[in-house]
Amino acid sequence: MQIKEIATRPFDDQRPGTSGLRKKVSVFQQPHYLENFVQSIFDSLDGLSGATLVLGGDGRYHNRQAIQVILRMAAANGVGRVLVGRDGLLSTPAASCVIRKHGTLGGIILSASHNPAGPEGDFGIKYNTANGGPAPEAVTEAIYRRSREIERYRILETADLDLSRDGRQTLGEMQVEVIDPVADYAGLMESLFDFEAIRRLLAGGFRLRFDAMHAVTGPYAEEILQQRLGAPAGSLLHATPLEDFGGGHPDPNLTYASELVEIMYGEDAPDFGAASDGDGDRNMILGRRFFVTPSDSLALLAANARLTPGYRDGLKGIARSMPTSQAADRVAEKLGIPAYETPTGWKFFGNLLDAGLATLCGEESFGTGSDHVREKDGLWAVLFWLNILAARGEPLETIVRAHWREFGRNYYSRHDYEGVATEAAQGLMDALRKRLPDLPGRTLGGHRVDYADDFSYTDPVDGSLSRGQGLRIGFSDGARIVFRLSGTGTEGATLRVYLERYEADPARQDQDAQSALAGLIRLADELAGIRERTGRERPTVIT
Ligand code: VG1
Ligand code: CO
Repeated sequence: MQIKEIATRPFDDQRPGTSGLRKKVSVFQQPHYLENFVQSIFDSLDGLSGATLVLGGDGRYHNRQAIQVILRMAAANGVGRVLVGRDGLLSTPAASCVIRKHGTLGGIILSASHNPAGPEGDFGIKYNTANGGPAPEAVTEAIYRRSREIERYRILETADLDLSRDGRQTLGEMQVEVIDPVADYAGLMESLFDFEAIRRLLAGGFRLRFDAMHAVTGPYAEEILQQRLGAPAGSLLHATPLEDFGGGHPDPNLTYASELVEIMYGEDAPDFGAASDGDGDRNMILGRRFFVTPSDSLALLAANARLTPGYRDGLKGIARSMPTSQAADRVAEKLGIPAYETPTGWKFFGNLLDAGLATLCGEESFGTGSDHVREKDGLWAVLFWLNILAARGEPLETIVRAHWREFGRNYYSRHDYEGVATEAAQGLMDALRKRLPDLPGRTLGGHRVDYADDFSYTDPVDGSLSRGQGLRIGFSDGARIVFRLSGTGTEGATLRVYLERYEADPARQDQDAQSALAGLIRLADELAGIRERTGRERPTVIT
């Protein structure tokens, strides 16, 4: 086996976005493309020589080839040991769990999350640090800078390894340990939640459906929900991971998880429905004919956390991304704990969790998590909900409505305009940004503007400043409109418009969210000229 130094030239498009480097598969298939980025990661890390790394991905198309390349490059770059999920699989939260449990230097996760997969689909790669979380901006920027000047990468010349059986093998001087992708993670879940109570709930006839959307959570759900908790066969949908996710769009929302939604809104609907995304970090929660918004889910988990063994002693704080509804803030206030508002993307929660300032975190984009790992965690949220349902013995809808009566309801929706021309989207944001200073104090659509700004965030732990994180218009009655451009798309630009309105009166909490927000939806269009500038009459996806 020989280490080869391959001459290469930089690509100029390797700046990581909200969650790593995401591109079309065809981009990653260009000669040297993946290799350049991986070498840039290795060149940016301190202490790589002899260190242990974790490696795995969501199983999408190109995962297998990429894993082999990364292993050969790791061996050629002096890595001591790599823990790799069997068949190259590791969900994002499981990778975070393994990094933490085994105290590794970090890990490489191959995923484009909820983006479609297959030869025409997307691929992605990201680096997580020793705390198990996505690399902070300082690290991703260093990787990007390195990718701009790279001239050569190192790779071992050797045949592919067999990753289908657990156990140790060597690659040059490096050890490769194939691990069960589920075991460490399932053990962690069992330490946080009352599996005995959930088992009793399921044995008592409570019915659930979990949709793995042909993505990575299938094996996790089989082991945890079926083997350990006794959910009957037939509780899982699409539980076999497929390289193209069955041609679907593994984004757990009302649009893309339509089969599950039909079941949950149909005749004889089960008590509880849930779905996860491509890499297992997102979750959607449904009751019988009832949808829980991710923002509400965060607030409810926080309010009920003490019912679970893992959070029995209460929470240190709650963090939410800026566009996430303010429902969780009201819970934090009542609990007398701090609430944090961070930019979009899980990497911003890492410092708060590491410093013990926050215990629960959440995003409106179907992401919820805690200090048990440093990623959002789909199945964790499902188990958290099941534990609460088992402890309270009430239907999910009853629990949510009681929460609204106590805290008020934050009507919430996100409107996405996907695949908009990049210039049109930028133009819209630039024009709106200019208007913001004139808005405070004015009354628009019956709401008085309290503040209007381009969100920037100073990390309370390391003082780092992140600017340009979304345009927000906050009203004095608690309503908000937020505009942002996506940092995960791979085609054109995606404009996200986030709408929120607070309703304290229980008699007015039963409206459909789109009707309750109709005034703000109109106002958003008036302020930003969405239809005119994008040429779109309506959003591509409403969640
Ligand atoms: C989206 C979501 C964001 C999430 C990110 C990664 O980012 O809005 O909340 O953290 O995806 O999620 P953007 O920049 O497209 O809005 V995942 O499940 O890819 O790891
Ligand atoms: Co994801």
